[in-house]
Amino acid sequence: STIVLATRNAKKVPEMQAILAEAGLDAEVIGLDAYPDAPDVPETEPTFAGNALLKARAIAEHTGLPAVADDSGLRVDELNGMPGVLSARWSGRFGQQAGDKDLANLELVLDQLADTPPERRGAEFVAAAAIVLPSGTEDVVEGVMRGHLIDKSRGENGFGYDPIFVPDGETRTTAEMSAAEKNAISHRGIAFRRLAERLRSLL
Ligand code: ITT
Repeated sequence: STIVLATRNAKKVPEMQAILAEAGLDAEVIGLDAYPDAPDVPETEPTFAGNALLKARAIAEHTGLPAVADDSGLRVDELNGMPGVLSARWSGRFGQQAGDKDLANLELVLDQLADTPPERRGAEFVAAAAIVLPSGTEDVVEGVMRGHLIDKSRGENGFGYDPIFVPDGETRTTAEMSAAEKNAISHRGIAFRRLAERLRSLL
């Protein structure tokens, strides 16, 4: 069987493919490349789970295939859980026009935490993973990775806020880890391994 990944984030695709492959799922997992007319789904829900379901529903309907979506973000303790579901659009909220959106978002968070000491720099990555079948069957699960934010970027791997995020029990940022090391502990790894379990009985 074939599953389509309902994401436009090219950095998420290999992470999702690797996690699902490692979970031993017997399905071909494809990106949206084959569907240039797939709708761009506005993320209008206040929760990760709600937005993941919106994206998966729209792509299942468009393709007629089981669709899997990720909605994720960074919750910063000192910012009362922001940027949260706004993580991909955080700098835009403050009217900043950015060439590299990921970099602008990261730099804004660093600015917002400029006066925050190390012991108050706790944060967590959250991912919701949703599956929607053409039949209408739906499921959504979540994963969380706790850690803290450093004050200067380190590492070239991953994407988004990875260069400033150090998971609990680690000294490296997730941008200093290999893809496999990150997936083993990440919010997306946890969520998609859970989803793979559910998919085994659904597909
Ligand atoms: P799609 O909606 O098309 O999947 P997107 O990038 O807009 O792509 P989200 O709305 O889920 O996806 O936003 C996720 C943002 O949260 C992402 O752009 C990063 O800024 C951040 N983020 C999520 N997971 C991350 C990770 O593993 N490492 C670093 N940053 C991450």
